[in-house]
Amino acid sequence: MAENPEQVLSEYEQLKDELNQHNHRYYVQDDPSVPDSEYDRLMRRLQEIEQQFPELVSDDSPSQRVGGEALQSFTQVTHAVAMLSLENAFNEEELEAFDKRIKDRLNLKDDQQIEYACEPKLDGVAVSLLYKDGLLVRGATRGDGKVGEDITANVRTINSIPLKLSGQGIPKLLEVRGEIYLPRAGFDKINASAIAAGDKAFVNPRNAAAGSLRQLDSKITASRPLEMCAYSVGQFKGGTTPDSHLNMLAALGEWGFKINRYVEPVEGVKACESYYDRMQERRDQLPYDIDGIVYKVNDLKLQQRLGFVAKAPRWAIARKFPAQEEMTVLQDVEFQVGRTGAITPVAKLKPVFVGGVTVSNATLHNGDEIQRLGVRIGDTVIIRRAGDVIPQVAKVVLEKRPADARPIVFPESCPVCQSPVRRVEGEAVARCSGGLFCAAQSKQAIKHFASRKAMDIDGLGDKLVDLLVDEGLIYSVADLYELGVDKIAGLERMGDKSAKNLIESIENSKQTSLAKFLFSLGIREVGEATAQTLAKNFGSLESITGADQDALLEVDDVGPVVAYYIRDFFRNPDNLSIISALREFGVCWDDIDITAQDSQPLKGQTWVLTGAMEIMSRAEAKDKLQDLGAKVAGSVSAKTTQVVAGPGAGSKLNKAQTLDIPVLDEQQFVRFLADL
Ligand code: D41
Repeated sequence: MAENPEQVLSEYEQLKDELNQHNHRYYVQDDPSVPDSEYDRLMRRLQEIEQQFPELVSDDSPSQRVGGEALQSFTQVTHAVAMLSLENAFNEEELEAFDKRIKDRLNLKDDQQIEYACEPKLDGVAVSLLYKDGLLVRGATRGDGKVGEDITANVRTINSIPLKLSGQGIPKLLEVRGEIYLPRAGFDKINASAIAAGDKAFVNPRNAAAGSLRQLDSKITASRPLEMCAYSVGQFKGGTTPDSHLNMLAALGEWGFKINRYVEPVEGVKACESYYDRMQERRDQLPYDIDGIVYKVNDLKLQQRLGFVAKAPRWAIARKFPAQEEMTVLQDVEFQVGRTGAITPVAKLKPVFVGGVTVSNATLHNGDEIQRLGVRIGDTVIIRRAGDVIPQVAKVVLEKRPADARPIVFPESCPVCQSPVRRVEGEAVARCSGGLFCAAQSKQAIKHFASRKAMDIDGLGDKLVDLLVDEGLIYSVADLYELGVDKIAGLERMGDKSAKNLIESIENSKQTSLAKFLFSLGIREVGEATAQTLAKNFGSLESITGADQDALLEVDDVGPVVAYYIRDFFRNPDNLSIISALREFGVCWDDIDITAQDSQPLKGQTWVLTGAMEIMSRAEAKDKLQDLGAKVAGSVSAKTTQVVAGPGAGSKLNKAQTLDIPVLDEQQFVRFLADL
């Protein structure tokens, strides 16, 4: 390549623009435009040029996102426009009083409605970003609202913060306010690595975000997957101000900021309440924590007329959701035995209302976790319940430890069958060695066998399985097929009719598929997907039971550990005799002709992913499709075979509909993949 300075300079500017655009597509729009490999290639070229011509390196270079030299201390920043706080409404009455105050001040009649912008209240750290001529020149924490700390080096590492604004009508001076937060997945990731390194874990994503921004070494901040959403502006000079809050957010979106996708205008306070209910239902499914809703008068002229009192605007209010963390007392620890014999310590808590539900149990995972938390019976603990996950003990409040707090003793024999408990070196989990002799393990095995995605025995719920085992009517899954109406009709709460129905569902379950049968056996690490791949690759149960390590390893998703568990399962004579009993009772399936199979069933197809994905990441979806032979394109055309559209899908979805291209939502897509 000819390297005269002018050419290099123009290439450099172009690379910067291109990388900043890709970055925006990836981190702000969640809609990557190029594969990672292409991004990496451009970045390497940029870095090559920067190494050769260090004087070119500018603050808006995407290479600057990795962090730089550590600071000695943070300097203070005085906010030219104060960062106000938010008043809180704790119930509907307080929200309605807020609405009434506004109407009174504006001399509105009772039947006239205010337009409010509703926003999820992100649970992170409020910051202010200053842009001069479109370039990020400073980032600051909120501090006390008047004076914060200069965290410019740290904010530069956050990928969803534009280093340079794009689009039309950029003001000469712009101060953007927003929330920096850590999505739950990022929180789990950094906590897992903190624990692995023997460091203390963060209690919640907000603390982790705050801790990450407080680093003097921006390289540490760069290693934390922080995000930022913009929600208001401070200084705004040399440009045209929009007329409403939502149009302001739209402008910020055009200039490159991430705006929360659930921001929405509503008419009147009743609609605010229904927005609250809707978001509360969605709360657990969001990939990040929110702690409430913020309502803002949408019209900026009205906002100005309303002004503010003390430190909070009169035109905005926050309504909190139930807290996701609460303190309670750990009264006892119970040890539960799972399907694979894993012994899980479960904290028995003084019931506490957290994250919208009453919690009286929380998992302590394993012995290492108990040690890491340093928790004892009688301790006051912080319980965190966020998302669909099981409540966790986040922290012990040592100040409140009573004198008679007792250490938790991990049992040496199984609490159910008294067999010795063993712990494999290097594994955190301790297991009962009783196998299916252990009633707890056999109950779990039967429950799994009967479950919907396994043998799908309708009417055989967990309670009934417990009862059947406790009454000595069944010991293993094979015994299910010897049950008759007469044997079960006498059981507690079992009428003749339900007994007949149950026997019928057991009978119906006999006709199954190889994949479901494999899954239902409950082999460790063999989930639905692996069972499907195994079935597809081997075609018959005999080929799987006879497969050696090498043959198993040839299958996608089967590594040495899974291969070991599969071989181990089929080497066990008890398991083999249960399988042959099942077959004798008539459990059957059609073997699969593996020679006729196409390993790339989507070959020749072109797929388009649009909108947000909540179950799997976009990258995962893309990988899966490509593995199956499909091409994944960025735009919809007549050549598109199929579109997957998540929430927020816009023009691509419209185009697909105009062109009559089939569309799946994410759940349908996941099911489609599972059925392949
Ligand atoms: O999501 C938030 N945490 C959020 C915070 C939001 N969506 N909007 C906010 N709006 C304001 C005003 C109305 C004062 C501009 C806020 C905050 N303030 C805020 N965050 C921390 C203190 C105040």
